[in-house]
Amino acid sequence: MDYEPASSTPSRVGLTLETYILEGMMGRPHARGYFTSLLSQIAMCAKLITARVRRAGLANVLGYTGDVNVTGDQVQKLDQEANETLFRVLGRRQHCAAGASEEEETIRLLSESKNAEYLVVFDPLDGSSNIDVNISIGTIFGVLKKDHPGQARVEDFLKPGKQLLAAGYVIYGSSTMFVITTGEAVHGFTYDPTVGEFFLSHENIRVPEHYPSYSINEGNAALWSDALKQWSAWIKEPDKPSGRPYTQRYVGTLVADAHRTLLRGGIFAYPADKKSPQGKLRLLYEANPFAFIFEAAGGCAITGAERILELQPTELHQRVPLILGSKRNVAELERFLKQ
Ligand code: AFP
Repeated sequence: MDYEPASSTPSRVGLTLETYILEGMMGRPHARGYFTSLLSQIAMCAKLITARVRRAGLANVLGYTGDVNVTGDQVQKLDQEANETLFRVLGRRQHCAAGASEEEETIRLLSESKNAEYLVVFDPLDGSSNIDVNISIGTIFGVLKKDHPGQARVEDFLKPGKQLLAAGYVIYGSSTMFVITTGEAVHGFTYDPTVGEFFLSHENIRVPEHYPSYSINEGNAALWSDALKQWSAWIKEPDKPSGRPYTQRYVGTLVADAHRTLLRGGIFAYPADKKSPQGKLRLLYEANPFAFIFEAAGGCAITGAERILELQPTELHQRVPLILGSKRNVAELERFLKQ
């Protein structure tokens, strides 16, 4: 990879993630650097976790511990390591008051410093059932503001996704990539393990308006509503002008399926069904961060009936139906659901 931006273009490709985060503070004379510091800590976690993920097979860390987490999933060693890494690193600089992890029942207090104004929600290792078979996994995070001077409480985390200050994810795929937004542009940084840095590789990511591709677990089709079944039949009907039949892609790791959808377009859906009437994915750790990213990139994210970012969470581990992707693809499914 050539890290020198071409002199004839204003592109910032090649910028390090650290510089990008620092630049975010520049031009804001009253910025104290706490938010910048927090984002740097998250980037540090991404490096530490990627180092562990890349050595997973060799280091003999695969396999179940035998524990079951609060949402009923089996916990793997890498999940625990990623979880502990995030809590440990976030607790170091006294800017993060508390964290909420998909792996833990309740929040963990990290600092009572008056400078600890931020809260971080995260899924430390998404797609953990794919670890053992060497398929892409990821880390998802969102940053919220604690808007009172006291100790962080669970209620502080129960804010609609539109109040996120930043969201992002790390995909441990054929390379490791860190994708982040503070609600405006969405940028992707690719990790160069020989240098130990993330470099801007995908500047200002925009979700295409439409793409003939869909991502859904069709194994659940018997449990779907009639409207969903009709949509599923419609996308498979040959119709050249509209690009149908659409092609299917499904990894079973949200980070991987959403990442592909963000870059290529199309639709990802984990809808409500008879087995999971509230959906399967978690509002705080999965749906909100991705909804924030997709909207910032010009795409959209809905439950089927409402915009994800408007939902008022009522509990930390709340599940929600999630449909996200290109505006036109999502509108097509919405049309069927509203019939
Ligand atoms: P795991 O972390 O237990 O593998 O779950 C992954 C996940 O929460 C999300 O990343 C996927 O999109 C979704 O579950 C896949 O669920 P199905 O296996 O039911 O399709």
